[in-house]
Amino acid sequence: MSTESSILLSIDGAVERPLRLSLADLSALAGQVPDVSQLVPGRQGVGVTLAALLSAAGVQPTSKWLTLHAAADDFHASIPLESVREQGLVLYRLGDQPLPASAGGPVRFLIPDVAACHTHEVDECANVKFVDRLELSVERGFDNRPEDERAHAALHRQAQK
Ligand SMILES: Nc1nc2c(c(=O)[nH]1)N[C@H]1C(S)=C(S)[C@@H](COP(=O)(O)O)O[C@H]1N2
Ligand SMILES: [Mo]
Repeated sequence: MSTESSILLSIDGAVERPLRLSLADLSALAGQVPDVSQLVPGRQGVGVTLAALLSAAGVQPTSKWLTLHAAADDFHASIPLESVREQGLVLYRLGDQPLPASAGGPVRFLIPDVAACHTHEVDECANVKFVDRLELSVERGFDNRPEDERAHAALHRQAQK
């Protein structure tokens, strides 16, 4: 689809058509969300719906899990696909610029209606920043979200550095 160097997001695993998407590819997809603050107060940026990405990739019916990978800081979350299939968003732009790292860019996953950290399988911790790969699978994928308050607090201290 695009030249190697400009790939921001891959979608693979149990899909019909694995995708490797650049900023231009993301902008050209159906399901654009021009202003995420309309949907999620306090969040800014331009995004595309997870539903549009999944439909472009053609999710295999056996897919039950979505794993969000961030190679940049080795952070990964695996969540039941059904819980985010309709509402999940992928942010990739702020105004006419790529989404800055300070906002979790170049690409960030965002669940509009989300549980507080650790209260649920699908929690705020699954709003993966710097996400570079969406992996669909039949079984649960890799997940290294912090498991308790202590690990969570340590992660947030690290993020502030
Ligand atoms: N790549 C990456 N994504 C991440 C994290 C992280 O450490 N690395 N922390 C998670 C956690 S624990 C939380 S609570 C949210 C916080 O995002 P916010 O600061 O935008 O609210 O990001 C999540 N996404
Ligand atoms: Mo979190």
